[in-house]
Amino acid sequence: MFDSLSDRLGGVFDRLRGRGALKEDDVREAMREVRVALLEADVALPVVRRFIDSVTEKAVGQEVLRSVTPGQQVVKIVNDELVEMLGGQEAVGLDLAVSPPAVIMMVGLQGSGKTTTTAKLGKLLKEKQGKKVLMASLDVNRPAAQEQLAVLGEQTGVATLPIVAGQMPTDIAARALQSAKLQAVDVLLLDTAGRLHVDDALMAEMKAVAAISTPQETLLVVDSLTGQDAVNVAQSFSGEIDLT
Ligand SMILES: Nc1nc2c(ncn2[C@@H]2O[C@H](COP(=O)(O)OP(=O)(O)O)[C@@H](O)[C@H]2O)c(=O)[nH]1
Ligand SMILES: [Mg+2]
Repeated sequence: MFDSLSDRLGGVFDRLRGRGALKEDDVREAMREVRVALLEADVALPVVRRFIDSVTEKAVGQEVLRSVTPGQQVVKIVNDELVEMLGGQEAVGLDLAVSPPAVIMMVGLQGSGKTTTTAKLGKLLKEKQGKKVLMASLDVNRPAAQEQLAVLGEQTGVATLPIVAGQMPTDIAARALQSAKLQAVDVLLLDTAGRLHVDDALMAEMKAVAAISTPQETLLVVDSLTGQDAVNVAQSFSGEIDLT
């Protein structure tokens, strides 16, 4: 999605930069193209509107249009605004400053990438931050889900909680927590069972796991291809649980 968006925007930017003088109409024309590019990239309409309004207001100012390089300046304004829209300086790291083990609970729909992200995060925390990490799969719904995490653990060199067949998710969480304490683990990653859609039984299970493990971070994993629907998923989850 971001690839085709940057191609489209790149084209608009090149045309803007390629021109000497710019009139207000030229800027508005370029903004129409940016608008279409954003909408085609599945950016929500209210977000696009706000973005275009804000950029246009800044870009049609006399100091921009009369400057020596108006095209460059308009491109910079769009750029800065894009960075701002995508989170800007607000991006925050994980807060793991609690007495160990810091628990990170991964939640999300089935197939959204929870297990894969758990392993990636485990590897990152271990290798880049020198943390002692333990990963545990609480997914007793999907066949071989626990084995999947065990395999990823072997591939990444991150420890996983031994599998005990037939155990319930809350029991696995309790066992993981105990094991993490005994082994002086810094970060415990809990990979929860997926949901096909937001479903009561699984939500209840997720809350029960949270109650037992008091996660420091609860991370929602969404598939980047779902586009705007990710907002709906995030809203349904955050209505049930305190996402961080
Ligand atoms: N292309 C791509 N595939 C991914 C990514 N993360 C996970 N997957 C694949 O998506 C599928 C579901 O991932 P999984 O981690 O099992 O999802 P879970 O059901 O939420 O635990 C698997 O086939 C993964 O290999 C990613 O970042 N990019
Ligand atoms: Mg999984």
